[in-house]
Parts: sequence; structure tokens; C-alpha cells
Amino acid sequence: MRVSARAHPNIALVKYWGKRDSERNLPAVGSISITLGDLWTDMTIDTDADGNELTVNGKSAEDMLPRVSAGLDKIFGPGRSPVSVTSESNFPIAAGLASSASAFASLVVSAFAASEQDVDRDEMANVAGSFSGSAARSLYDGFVELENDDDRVVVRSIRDADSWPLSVVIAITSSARKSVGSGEAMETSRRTSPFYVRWVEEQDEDLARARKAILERDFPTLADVAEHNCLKMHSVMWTSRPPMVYWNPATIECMHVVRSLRADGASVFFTIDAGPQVKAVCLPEDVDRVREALGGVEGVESIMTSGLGAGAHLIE
Ligand code: 2P0
Repeated sequence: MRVSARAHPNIALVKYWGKRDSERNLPAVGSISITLGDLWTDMTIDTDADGNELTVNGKSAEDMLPRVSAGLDKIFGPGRSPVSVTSESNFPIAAGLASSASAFASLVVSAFAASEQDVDRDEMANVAGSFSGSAARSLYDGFVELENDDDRVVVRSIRDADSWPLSVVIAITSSARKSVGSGEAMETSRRTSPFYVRWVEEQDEDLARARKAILERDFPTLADVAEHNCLKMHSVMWTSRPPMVYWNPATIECMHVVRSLRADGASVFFTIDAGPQVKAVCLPEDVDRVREALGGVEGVESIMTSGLGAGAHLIE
């Protein structure tokens, strides 16, 4: 049996940072994201394999195989037959572009289909989230909210992609692999940052403001809450021991450029994840202006643009 699924990465506007249960990988806070339509990971599962293998963008990826294998054990059950997994993405992986979200979302959709289990999207989101917290959101379309509920997460689309077609301009300031992975970094923050408790306490307020702004298509309020929430998360990272600073000089310059574009009337705001790339979320009419301004920043290596898109799905 050979099955393929496509999933898009997502970018959180109200961020997930910290776990309330690291064994079950349950997040400490809810989050709100947008699913990106133009970036994708295609995952193919082949159950007619001689051994467990993982190929990522044409190369054998032994280092990532244990995490993927553990995921397959959970879906296929113990004592499963060998599986060959092939992943192709059209964007750099492990560089703060949420590649684990699209990878694990597409893995879950393809693996459940290959194992001929008929599970609903809620169950797939919970399994994907147990592999990588942000992956739960990539199961859904457009604007997506993840909430905690006892020992599960509840994920839903709060607005579809077409009903508020925002654009995202991504400034790549380094394509190197990040030094500290998100999972480990979150645990360090939880254990050591004096700001962590406050970060968790304030999250519901940010979620409520962002949710309302999305439902009302209120761009200025969404801009305000998203930048604030992003900077608060990075403050937690900076005040962890050891500190985690994912930014480089170009990251900071891009933030200034986005703010000055906004002061000049453009509808744009920035967000930054556990990496040095800057994601500028804007209205479609401002895309060219934002691309040009960020493309001119010293240290920006390349620019990508995406609209919003659909949740993970099977493909031919
Ligand atoms: C997010 N990030 O909400 C936040 C913002 C990065 C910064 O979710 O440990 O790969 O696998 O659950 O989902 C990236 O972390 O972490 C992430 P694990 P994940 O998008």
C-alpha cells in the first residue's frame, strides 16, 4: 500500500511556547495560527518496504528516523511491518519555518490512511500534536485555534482561508539549521525563565483579542496583539538560562522595516518563531511593497510569499 498526503506549515500569531505535560506533549497554552497555502510538505508512506527508511528531499535522513518511527509505531501499533517514508518540501526545513508542523501533519494523514484506519480529524490533530505541538494546527484550514481540554487539545478553523485572504511575506535571513530545537528550548524556558509564569497567565487575554480581531477582520488589532505576543515569547526565550536568542541583525532590521511600513500606511505586521526568519503578514494589496522593502534589507537571503491555505489532505 502506497499513500501520499500534503500538509502546509502554519505560522502562529498567538504562539505556543511551553508544555504542561512533556511526556504527552501537551501545550501549556492555547494558540492561534494561519495555515500557509503556497508552502507544502508531501509525505508518501509505502508499507511494502524491506526496512524502515526515511528519505527527506531526496536524501536518506537517519537522524530524523527515530522520531518518525516512534510516530508510525503509535499509528500502526506495536509489531508493525517496515515502512518506507518519503518527504518532499518546497521550503527549507528545520530553519524556523514550521517544517515539523507540515511534516507531522502529512505523516499522520498518510499513515492513518495506509493503515486503513478511519479516524476523524480531531483524533488526527491530537495524534499529530503528540508528535509536534504545532502540527495539530496544520490539519485545519485558514485561521486555526488550538485550545487545551483536559488531556487533549481541541483544534478548529475559526475562519476559512478564502474569507480573509491575508498574505505572508517571509524574509529568510539564514537557512542554517537552528542550534536548539523548539522542544528542548521550551523546557528550558519553563524551568528557568522568570517571565514564563506571566507568559502563561496572559495568554488567554491575547487569544481572546486575536480571535475577536480575526472574526471581525480587524487588521490593526490583530497586528497589535500578534507583535506583542511574539515579542513576549522571545522575551521568555532571552531570559531563559542559558538564553536562547534566535535573531540575527537582519531579523531586527526587518522588524524595524515592517514597523516603518505600517507607520507609512501599509497593513502589515511581523511575527518570528524559533528561528531568525521574519514573517510579515499583510493585506494582499501591500504584498509588493512589503516584498520590496524586506528584499532590500542587508542580510536577507531570499523572500518567499504565501497566501493562506487548506488543512492536511490525501493526494494522488
Ligand atoms: C508555534 N513554535 O506556536 C511556536 C512558536 C515555535 C515558536 O510550535 O516540541 O515543533 O515538537 O511540540 O511544535 C515549534 O515547536 O514543538 C512551535 P514540539 P514544535 O508555532
